Amino acid sequence: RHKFWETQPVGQFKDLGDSSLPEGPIEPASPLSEVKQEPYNLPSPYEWITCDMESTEMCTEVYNLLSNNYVEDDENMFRFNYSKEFLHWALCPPGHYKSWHIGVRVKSSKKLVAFITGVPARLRVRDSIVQMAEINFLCVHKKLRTKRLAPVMIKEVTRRVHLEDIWQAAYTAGVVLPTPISTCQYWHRSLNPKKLIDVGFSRLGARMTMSRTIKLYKLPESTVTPGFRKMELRDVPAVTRLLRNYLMQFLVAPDLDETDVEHWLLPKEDVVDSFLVECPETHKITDFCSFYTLPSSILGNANHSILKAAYSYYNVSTKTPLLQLINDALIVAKQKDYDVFNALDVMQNESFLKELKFGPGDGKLHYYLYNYRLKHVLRPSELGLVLL
Ligand code: NHW
Ligand code: EN5
Repeated sequence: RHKFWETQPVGQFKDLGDSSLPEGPIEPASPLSEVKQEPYNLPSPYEWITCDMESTEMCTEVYNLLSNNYVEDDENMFRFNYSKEFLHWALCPPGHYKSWHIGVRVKSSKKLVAFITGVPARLRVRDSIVQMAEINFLCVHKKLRTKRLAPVMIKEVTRRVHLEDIWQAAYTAGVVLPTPISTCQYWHRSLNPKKLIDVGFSRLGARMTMSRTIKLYKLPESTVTPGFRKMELRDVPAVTRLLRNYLMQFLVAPDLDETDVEHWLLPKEDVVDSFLVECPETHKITDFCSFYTLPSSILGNANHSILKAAYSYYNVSTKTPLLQLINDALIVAKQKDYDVFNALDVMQNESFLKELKFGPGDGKLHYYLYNYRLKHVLRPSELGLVLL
């Protein structure tokens, strides 16, 4: 059934019930001298390249590949359209390795036809801090699909991660592979219901008119929480403490230091937005919320070509109720002209989804670890990790 994945150190379907298997690495780290020194072989028309994602030209080439060939929904109505600035941000965090940004070109034409990336991350799994790679942006050009190129790309990124003495990875996918550590549900909160309905992203509910639907999703003009403001550079130490303390409660979560928080959470226009609540009396930072910007191309609609979507990222509430905090995030997203606000049922998100009028989507997101076994499948609320 899974000719490639059966050969890899990942949880296998046949072992799913077996809690006698220990939790932790599936196979031990090897001496670096035993890591293959040469790249895997590609079919002869193609060659490997290392992509310099600090270069705007390279970001443009990758952007063009992904905007035409990356993830679509199950009815091929929408395709993720990560911006160049987003790709630069996602792929160049503190300590990133250029060698983990891997392209495949056609030798003769130099055309970029496939891509896969890793970025380093420390993840905590229960009580263990594990150095990992987060793998993302696996893409093979539509015309080169089902030729078993993906397994070669996965083996090559694995080899390059091993060369840095890192032996575990985390990734998410919309497809079921051996075997999810957790399966999450996408939820969507309409901000611009008329456009969402016009483009087929959502449907007019039964016994609903357009004007009743618009009224249903109306939001206040401005945020309601006193002391709610955009995060600034000077907030990095306080936000890091708040977030580290909050993420302790989850079974799998990133282990973020101040340099990570500065990179991943300091606002970057049209890439990541972060807000916090500073107590007007004590100036203490008590709450935090964030979202990232990932538009989708609308395939084949005469009137609209882009769906502007915000994705819930990391949120922390210690004083402001989470529901009110996220309601303020919805208000700013509406002010900034987003069409939809998306969230997964991870962390404590269940507590606000229904009340804030999110509805379940038709997409699921499966979370995976490479070379790390868990005894049990996790509930989404036990996950403290959001991948881009
Ligand atoms: S998930 C998004 C993945 N990208 C897309 O869906 C874009 C559109 N699709 C494509 O470009 C986020 C192609 O369909 C792709 C497959 C390239 C997906 N993950 O070449 P073949 C990520 O980027 C397996 C993993 O013939 P193809 C996460 C499939 O099960 N495996 O297929 C990426 C089969 O293996 P099997 C996937 O359609 C995580 C084999 O590929 C997969 O032309 C990567 C078929 O290959 C997926 N999303 O190309 C793993 N989709 O055993 C990282 C299919 O079943 C692991 N497959 O026969 C960790 C590595 C680092 C370790 C470090 C210690
Ligand atoms: C790696 N980082 O299927 C990510 N999206 O629900 C890769 N559906 O947008 C993995 N099909 O339900 C990505 N509207 C896996 C996800 C791939 C993209 C995907 C789903 C998630 C999605 C929309 C549009 C469906 C169009 C037809 C959807 C319903 C919204 C409605 C709003 C009002 C309240 C009820 C729900």
